[in-house]
Amino acid sequence: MTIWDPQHEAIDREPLEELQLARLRDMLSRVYERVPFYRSRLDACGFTPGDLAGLDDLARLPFTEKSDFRDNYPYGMFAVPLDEVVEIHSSSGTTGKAVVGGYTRADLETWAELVCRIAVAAGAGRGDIAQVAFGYGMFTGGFGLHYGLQKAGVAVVPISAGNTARQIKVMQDFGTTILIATPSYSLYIGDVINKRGVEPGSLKLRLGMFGAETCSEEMRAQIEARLPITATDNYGLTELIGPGVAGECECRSGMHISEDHFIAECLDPATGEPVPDGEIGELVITALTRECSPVLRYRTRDLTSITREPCACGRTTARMGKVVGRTDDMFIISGVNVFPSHVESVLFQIKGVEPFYQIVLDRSPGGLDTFEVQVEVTDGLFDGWMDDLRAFERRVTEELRSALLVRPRVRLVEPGTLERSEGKARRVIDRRPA
Ligand code: DLL
Repeated sequence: MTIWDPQHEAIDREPLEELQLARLRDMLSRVYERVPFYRSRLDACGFTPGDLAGLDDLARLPFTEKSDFRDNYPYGMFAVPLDEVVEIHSSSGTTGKAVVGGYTRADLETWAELVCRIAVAAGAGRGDIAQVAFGYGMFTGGFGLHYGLQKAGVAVVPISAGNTARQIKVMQDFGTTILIATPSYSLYIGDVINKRGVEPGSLKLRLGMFGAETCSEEMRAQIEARLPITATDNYGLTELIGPGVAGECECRSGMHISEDHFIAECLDPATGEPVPDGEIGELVITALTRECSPVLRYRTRDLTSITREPCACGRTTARMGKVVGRTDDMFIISGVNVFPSHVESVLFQIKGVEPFYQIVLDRSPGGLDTFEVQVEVTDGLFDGWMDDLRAFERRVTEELRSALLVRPRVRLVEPGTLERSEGKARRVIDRRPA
């Protein structure tokens, strides 16, 4: 198992924390001098960069929220003049208005380096051919993986997202060994491969580097059942840099965070207090080394846990677990909190259910919220007896009810009828009036 940059990825905690502190000090003075938003935030809490004595002081510093990016749209969060910026990306996020991230030449170099680390950690290298089926454009996924994979010596095929028939042809003709996509798109590609009778073993595919949306272990298993790959997960956000914040190594036991560039905290979303390692909280990240877009204590809204246990790969960096949901994608039905990822985990364990589903929330004429789960069933199930189908529907409903503690209305639909995703899947359609 190769480590791209052992000096930073396998660094001891003490020198790591010294490096983080030095970088935080530098970053705080830069944002204080150059970004009026940060100066006024720091002034408001009576903190000047010179007050920073140790990493513990981070807890005294203010958070940055998505709304801060929105309020300072488009360039208000930049810490360099525009003539030093060479690339700009933007994301509408899963919810809400656009956030903008800018990159200087040095930022692009850092980005390539960080994505290269996770590509090598996942097992990519010279001789590989990577088909990048993330969108190229304002979304950071396409370009981020492109730069990082090239740095790792991989040949990049920049096909972008969509046109699934062409994806498969290119995969066959070019001998693609690595697929880069969202988990939901890779599942779609795998499904089309099977439907067209392409023998998965005839492909040279061996590795999938996925990310940009939640991928439960059950979803990973479904992808691996359709494609001849080992699927790895990687994490990032436009606000921080894009992909390259954290990624799985070949052990696949959490995503290694590049802690020399990002300080990760896991906090109770309600109180802002740290949660113990291994417990679920909101990930809050400080981007230390960005020239254009440094970020102080960004509230990602992503719910996950952090562990600092050593990993068998030899890297010493903290690892984040799978993102189990977002503080803003949870919905409340009959007073019960429900995460779409929980619905997914339950559904994908039921034999006879296909990994394509949608959650529809609505309000009844009587003013009650309704919760419907539409899910595709395996080919052939609709050809059976109506009674069998009803019984199966009841079973799916019961499995969901006992796991979620609230009863959804389950609607079984025929295979291939729900909308397929080529990027981030939209799992919840909320039709309830605001
Ligand atoms: O999705 C960056 C990215 C691209 C990461 C490609 C990995 C691969 P945004 O479009 O700004 O950036 O969306 C960021 O996506 O706050 C999470 O909610 C979600 N997300 C990203 N990676 C993962 C992941 C890119 N591995 C938002 N698991 C984040 C779960 C993820 N959610």
